[in-house]
This record gives sequence, structure tokens and C-alpha cells, in this order.
Amino acid sequence: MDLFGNNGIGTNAKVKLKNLDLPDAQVCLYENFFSIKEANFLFNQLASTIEWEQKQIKLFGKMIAQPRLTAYYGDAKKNYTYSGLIWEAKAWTEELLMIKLRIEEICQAPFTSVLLNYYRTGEDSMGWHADDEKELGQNPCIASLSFGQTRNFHMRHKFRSDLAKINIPLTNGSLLLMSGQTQHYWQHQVPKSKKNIEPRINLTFRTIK
Ligand SMILES: O=C(O)CCC(=O)C(=O)O
Ligand SMILES: [Mn+2]
Repeated sequence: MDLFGNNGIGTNAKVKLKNLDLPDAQVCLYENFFSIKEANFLFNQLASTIEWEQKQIKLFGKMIAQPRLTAYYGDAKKNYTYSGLIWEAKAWTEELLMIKLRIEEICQAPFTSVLLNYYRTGEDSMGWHADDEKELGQNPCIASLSFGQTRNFHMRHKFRSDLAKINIPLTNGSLLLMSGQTQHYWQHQVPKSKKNIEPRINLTFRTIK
């Protein structure tokens, strides 16, 4: 499939931007950043070509398997420490580089790496956290792409209990951008779902300083 837009598909010109008006944050959502056809194609490519692993992490002194599969790709030597794990970047694949170029068209951020998550069923999840590791710099721009099953993405303010939790359903082909002070003031999670649901792949592009 031509994902660079030479046939009229694949350009970002018609992508609709929704600015989420959250205090102390800069968050915007591009629904259908990739068309459904492109997103389905990319889901299958990523599911079969990425070297997925289930890592063990230490939680409250005990080693447990992360409730999802993960992978980390990027520029050479742009390693990342996350959940107590040191991630060594695997070399960019063709699809990941193409996706990176499409995102950089609108983000003006030179992404160095991507963290990938594969949620196999509704049992797979990611707990509350902020993407605030020091190697991401002061106010990181995180570009989060979703393929496959829609999953709920929750956000909560770290300090203001008067603000309700936000739910953003992340659909197939959507792009969520978090930048500015978002990671200082807000946490996010992908909760488990009791429904019998299909898999989802999420890519978060990051810039390691
Ligand atoms: O799967 C998602 O939408 C969130 C992923 C995430 O927060 C992360 O990789 O840090
Ligand atoms: Mn995150």
C-alpha cells in the first residue's frame, strides 16, 4: 500500500484536529489520522514484523509480567529507562520510519524513538503514569498512534481533585498529541476492559535528548 500519499491517500490534508481544552495541558486528537484501510494494513504489519516481548517488572518488591507485549525501536544509542527497565533501541523498520515521517509532517518534533504496546485482549492494560522520564526533556511532545480495537485512554490531574477524570476513546488510526506541561500535571492510563474485545497496538513516538 502507498502510505506516502502519492495516490491521494495518505496525505494529512483532510485530518480533523480536536483540541482538548484541559487546564495545565496541551492535548489534541486527530481522529482518522490514518484511514481505516491504512490503519488495518499497519496493524497487521506491526503485529507480524515487530519483535514483541513480554517483560518482567518489579512491582511492590515482586517480579511480575507486564500486562501487555512491548517493543522499543529508534535511532542507535537512544536508550530509554522505563519501569525500571533499560530499553535498547532496535533499528527502525520500514513501516515505523514511514509512520514517523507522517507524524513529523504535523508535529515539528524530530522523534528519535518509539515505544510500542500490544494489548492482546481486554485483560491487557497500562497503569496510571506520566511520561516524565528525564531523558525526554522538560516538556516532551508525545505522539501516540492507535491501531485496531478502540480502547479508553483516561487522564487525571495530579493535584486538582476538583477536576473529573477524562476519558478519550482512542480509535483505529487516531493520533493523540500530548505536549507542553501535560506530563507535569496529568497522568494517563489504559484500563482493563471486561468486554470480549479485539487486540490493539499503540505506538508512542518520543524524543530522547
Ligand atoms: O496505549 C496507550 O494509549 C498509552 C501508552 C502509554 O501511555 C505509553 O506507552 O507510555
Ligand atoms: Mn504513557
